[in-house]
Amino acid sequence: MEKGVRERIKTTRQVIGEAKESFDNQIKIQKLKDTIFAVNEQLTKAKKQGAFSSLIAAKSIPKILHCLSMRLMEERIAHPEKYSDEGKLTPPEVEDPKLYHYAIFSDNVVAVSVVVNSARKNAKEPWKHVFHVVTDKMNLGAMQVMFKLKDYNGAHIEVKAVEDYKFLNSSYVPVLRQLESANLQRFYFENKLENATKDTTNMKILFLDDDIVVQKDLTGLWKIDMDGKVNGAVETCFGSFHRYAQYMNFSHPLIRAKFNPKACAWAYGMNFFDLDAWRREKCTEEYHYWQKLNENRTLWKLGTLPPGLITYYSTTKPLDKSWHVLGLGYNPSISIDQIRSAAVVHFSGNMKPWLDIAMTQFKPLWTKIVDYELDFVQACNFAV
Ligand SMILES: [Mn+2]
Repeated sequence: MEKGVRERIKTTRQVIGEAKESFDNQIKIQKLKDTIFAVNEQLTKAKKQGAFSSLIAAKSIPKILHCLSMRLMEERIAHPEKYSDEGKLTPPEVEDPKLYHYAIFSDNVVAVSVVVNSARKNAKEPWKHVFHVVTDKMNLGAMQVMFKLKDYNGAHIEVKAVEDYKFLNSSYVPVLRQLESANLQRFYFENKLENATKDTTNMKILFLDDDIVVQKDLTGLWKIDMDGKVNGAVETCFGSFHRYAQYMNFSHPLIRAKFNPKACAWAYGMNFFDLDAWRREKCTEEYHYWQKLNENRTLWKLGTLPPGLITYYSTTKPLDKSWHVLGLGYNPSISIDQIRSAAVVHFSGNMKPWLDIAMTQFKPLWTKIVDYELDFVQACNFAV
């Protein structure tokens, strides 16, 4: 009898012991779960902060760039007669369709000067190249001075503020368009008359981003047969990446009806536009039609590429990849061979060459083009 009791006590102790152990284990598991959750939270927070700070770094204007704009502006104010184009006749080259025309939109003086410098340095006949620089009102003065500080081997540079392009403003604001319609009609009519008398060689223009460097003579682009297409661009898709499905909302019936989700995306940064084909295909109207439809952001979320992919869906001509090598602002694994054979390299991504966060292996491609010999650049301590 006593033996039976002892036996029972022993088993009970054992059971209690085991239960305690399992209880401890459960506590340990819970603690582990809590830790994992906390670490995960920290990771998400760090990731967000990281993305945020790299965005700040990418968007902020470095002190030296700011200094340069200020000094150029100071010069502009001190000598208005020397730099203003007001009241002066437009030089005929600016509108000559036989020349090679470029369009660059930017508010970064040094960046634009690198684009223009690199393009005319590599041009066999620089005097046949016309650069149309479009900036904003605030940077117009600085930009005007910058391009009058030296000669560009005869290359022509026109600087304008986006606000001065009346057709840009009115086409974005329908009310304005209605107000100006009488004027616009006259403008189109007069142009038509003018064009009828001019034997029109088709007008083509090369659109360049301000974060690119030209490394070769680009005139070959004007010799490419565009097959009636509007937009010449390099394609960016590989495998399942960079296809239309990634850029727009294919659960929307309109998108599903009009586009193939597997269609290959292309890149902005160096785009060759045939303006006659542009007008014929009514690209401006098409673009605004889709922008209007997307007012509530159901077709695509953000950015300028999706509406571009939509507008030039059937009117894009793929260019050979060596024309435009991109990713120098985020992809460290671009090969030297790829860069060497590129006509244009593009610092797409956040690590712009004028920022401290630029990738050291690519930065010299850009810095070697900066006009360090200019007094204004030196005055701002613009050192390599
Ligand atoms: Mn770019």
